[in-house]
Amino acid sequence: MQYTYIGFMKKMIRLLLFVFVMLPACRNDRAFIQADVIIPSPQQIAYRQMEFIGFIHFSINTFTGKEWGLGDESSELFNPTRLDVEQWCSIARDAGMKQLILTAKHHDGFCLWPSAYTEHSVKNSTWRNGQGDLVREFTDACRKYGLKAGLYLSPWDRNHADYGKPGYVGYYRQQLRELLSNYGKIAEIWFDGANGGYGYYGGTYETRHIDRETYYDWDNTFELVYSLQPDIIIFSDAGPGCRWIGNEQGLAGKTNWSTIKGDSLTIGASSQEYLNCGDPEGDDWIVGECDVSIRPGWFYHQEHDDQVKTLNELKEIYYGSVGRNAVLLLNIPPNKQGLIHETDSARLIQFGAFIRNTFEHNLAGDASASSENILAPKYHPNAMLDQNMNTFWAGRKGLASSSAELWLPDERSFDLIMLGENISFGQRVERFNVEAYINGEWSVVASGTTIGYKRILFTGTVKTTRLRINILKAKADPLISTFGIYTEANLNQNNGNT
Ligand code: FUL
Repeated sequence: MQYTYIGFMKKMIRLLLFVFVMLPACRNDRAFIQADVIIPSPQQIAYRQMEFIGFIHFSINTFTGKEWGLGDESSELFNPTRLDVEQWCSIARDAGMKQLILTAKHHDGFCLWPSAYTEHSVKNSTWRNGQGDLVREFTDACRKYGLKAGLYLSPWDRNHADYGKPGYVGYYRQQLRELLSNYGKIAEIWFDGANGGYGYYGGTYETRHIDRETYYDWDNTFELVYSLQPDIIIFSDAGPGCRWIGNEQGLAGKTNWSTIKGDSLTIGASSQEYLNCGDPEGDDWIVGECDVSIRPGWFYHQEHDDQVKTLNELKEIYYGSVGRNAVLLLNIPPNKQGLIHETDSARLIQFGAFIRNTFEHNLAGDASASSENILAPKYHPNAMLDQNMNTFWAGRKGLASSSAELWLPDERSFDLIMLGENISFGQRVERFNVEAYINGEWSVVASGTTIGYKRILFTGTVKTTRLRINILKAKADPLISTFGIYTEANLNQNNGNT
């Protein structure tokens, strides 16, 4: 009798362990996928995780001093005398960029590769007696330095005689075919929204306008792009891979959804405010990309050598882009020699060191987290403290409060808070705050609307032993993968331009 009772109890304990510990632990994360929550593609997740990428504006404008060439510039003008693409790549890599995008063709129509479809290219330049192919050198160097390679092919072409007529679209697609077939894997293609206006257009010197909705027949162009490069991220005002953030200052909205209504967007004619903030009701995942130049212009101009952005300016851009759920695309234009100017390269390396030194170590990494709302041991709030998006805190459905507390082993001082959601299951948080226990009471030290993949908030100096994150409103159960505190690195270097 005694034996049977003990045996029964053991079985019961095993059963309870199985139901309450083993089963939830084995829960497949995919169960978090919900029909009404839009999720990114694996390519878009990988894209978002790059965080910081670079733009290279380099073309005929570098030699004429213009920002927008008219299209009548002689190809011979292109002649970088000390071109070193590996210099661009090594600086970009050392600064922490994961990808570079080159202006294969800007609005003036000059091609940095020997296109078979135009004479307006490097093949008629002085550079390497017309034998060079800068797209080839660029893509090769990117791969050598562990960077992904992207290309910008301006839809507007102020050189081409057929621009504005149906024939040009075929020409544009042939160029896309060349770029996306002959240079290995291309990670991103950039479709600029600037379209139509005055130009050379084969010698006619006139103003040509296009219908932004219909002229390029973008759907078929996108189909062509995907058929040649299935994993590519397509950038434009309307995505579909990533979207323009609506300004060229590198700043995303404080509220920034990665979702948006893609069908309502027109390349070159969308509401900049809408692009800046995204749309919680959006049915397409099109993450924001913040493009900005380290100099006043996109192309190199010697007279701007003393106007390279300061570290403080770059820091603000970083917090306003990566820190607001977007990717930062920072332009570093090479000079006439074909090199990145020493001021730009020094600033970029300094900026990279600032990011690394500030964020490499979560000062709450050894805290113990707790919450009344934990779905299963696997989703314990301690999972927020590592740097891994795939480990995250999840609560039980239906519990009103989603708060978690961090107990630090000793008093810590910080001035930045970093939060993140596991975006594999969509972007969910609509409102949150973070409190710190200071002088015997809880005080709100940061608050906001969206979080997304990464949200960084500046708090001013806070000293505490306890912190609390409160998710106040969410579209679906919040899945928080990051909760970190940091102190801005003091690089103790000259922050100005002189
Ligand atoms: C704009 C262009 O007009 C600029 O010249 C530059 O290329 C920038 C990145 O996009 O729309």
